[in-house]
Amino acid sequence: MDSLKLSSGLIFIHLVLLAFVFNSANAQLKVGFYKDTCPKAEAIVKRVMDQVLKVAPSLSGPLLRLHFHDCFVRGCDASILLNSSTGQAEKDSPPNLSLRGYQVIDRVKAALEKNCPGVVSCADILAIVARDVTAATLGPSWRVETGRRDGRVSNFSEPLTNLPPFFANISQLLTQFRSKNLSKKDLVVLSGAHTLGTSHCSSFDSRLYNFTGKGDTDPTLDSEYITRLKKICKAGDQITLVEMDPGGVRTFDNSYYKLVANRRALFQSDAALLDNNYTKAYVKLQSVATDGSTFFKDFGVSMRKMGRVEVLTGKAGEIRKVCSKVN
Ligand code: HEM
Ligand SMILES: *[C@@H]1O[C@H](CO)[C@@H](O)[C@H](O)[C@H]1NC(C)=O
Ligand SMILES: *[C@@H]1O[C@H](CO)[C@@H](O)[C@H](O)[C@H]1NC(C)=O
Ligand SMILES: *[C@@H]1O[C@H](CO)[C@@H](O)[C@H](O)[C@H]1NC(C)=O
Ligand SMILES: *[C@@H]1O[C@H](CO)[C@@H](O)[C@H](O)[C@H]1NC(C)=O
Ligand SMILES: *[C@@H]1O[C@H](CO)[C@@H](O)[C@H](O)[C@H]1NC(C)=O
Ligand SMILES: *[C@@H]1O[C@H](CO)[C@@H](O)[C@H](O)[C@H]1NC(C)=O
Ligand SMILES: CC(=O)N[C@H]1CO[C@H](CO)[C@@H](O)[C@@H]1O
Repeated sequence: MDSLKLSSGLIFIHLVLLAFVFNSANAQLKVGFYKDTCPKAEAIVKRVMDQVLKVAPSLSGPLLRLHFHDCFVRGCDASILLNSSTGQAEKDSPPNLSLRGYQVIDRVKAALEKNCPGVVSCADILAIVARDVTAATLGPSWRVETGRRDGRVSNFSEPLTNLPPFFANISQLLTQFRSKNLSKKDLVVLSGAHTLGTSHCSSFDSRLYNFTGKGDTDPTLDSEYITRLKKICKAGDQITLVEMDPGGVRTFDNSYYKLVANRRALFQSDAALLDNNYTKAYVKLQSVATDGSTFFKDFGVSMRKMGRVEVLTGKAGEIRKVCSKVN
């Protein structure tokens, strides 16, 4: 009995040591990275975010989306924030349609620079802000990992190959998530972010007007919903914004899964979640959940995982002074 306890204790110590060795070899992210160098970092971000969301609550969706677009292209390195004088940056690329909230990040960064100059990376700001907007919209919160460094490269063509398009089918979605070390669970969980925010008609209007090029509609989209959407989006409309979760665009909850299950989600990529048994089962489960608690817990786990994609740590990259340009 005692020797069994002892040996399992030893195994435990070995595992802890192994984990430690792996950690230091990769200089990984950790919760509270700025504990000594900028102890108020997260509090400062939250203070600015509270001010911003009070006057502009519709920025919560866009700000959450920024972190996703950052992480999927060259990892979470704030490359999405870099400006190009010749229009050749990541942010100029078509998949960034409607990305906004850049000024909010600049404002957060300015507040941080005032308190601890040159310490907090823009990539970490995006991760903390994503967590804060989720919590502020009554969604989950999580202990966000920090320690990312900022990249120096932004490339116009990379978003096109790294971000799944709105017309992606399930195999393409799974492949693109897998290429970021994200699982089918991460895919279906993170897609739940579409409970927040709006979309341009142009991201789904082929489903209403010309699905296969024969003037037809998408049979996987609820026909009553198609009628309703056609009233909002005329063919070729490039401007109008549509609430993805009607009436709840500013509340983070599990209603996205009800929409997908009822064939009322806007994108083909949302509908595609019903084409895989695992993702479909998750959608069904969450669509009837009376509270968001398992989805909420899952969302925090998957966001932290997404926040680790190809990060720069240690001495790699830099800490930008201004988020839209390299030092
Ligand atoms: C699974 C693949 C995904 C696809 C194909 C996709 C596609 C899109 C598209 C087409 C829009 C609308 C853009 C527009 O027309 O204005 C959108 C909006 C949005 N996406 Fe996704 N997305 C995906 C995953 C994610 C993930 C992982 C997150 C965050 C964790 C996310 C968060 C958002 C948010 C919050 C909005 C609303 C933005 C706003 O209000 O301006 N999406 N997405
Ligand atoms: C970068 O571009 C944004 C618009 O995309 C603009 O608001 C901002 O002022 C620019 N920043 C710099 C430092 O030029
Ligand atoms: C951008 O990325 C593409 C594809 O990875 C590459 O072929 C191209 O050379 C890059 N452009 C620049 C300016 O680095
Ligand atoms: C999914 O999309 C990919 C990429 O466009 C395509 O090659 C593949 O044939 C599609 N798969 C299905 C099952 O439609
Ligand atoms: C995925 O994980 C493998 C093995 O740990 C690693 O080599 C690779 O760089 C990771 N890819 C991404 C995109 O994080
Ligand atoms: C529908 O798509 C087809 C093929 O892309 C195109 O030739 C046709 O003009 C489109 N019809 C409309 C009404 O946009
Ligand atoms: C998915 O479920 C259906 C019906 O339950 C079954 O016929 C099919 O074989 C399953 N597909 C996979 C890939 O497991
Ligand atoms: C905010 C932003 O920079 N959006 C750009 C995204 O890509 C489109 C299409 O290339 C540009 O026109 C936008 O300026």
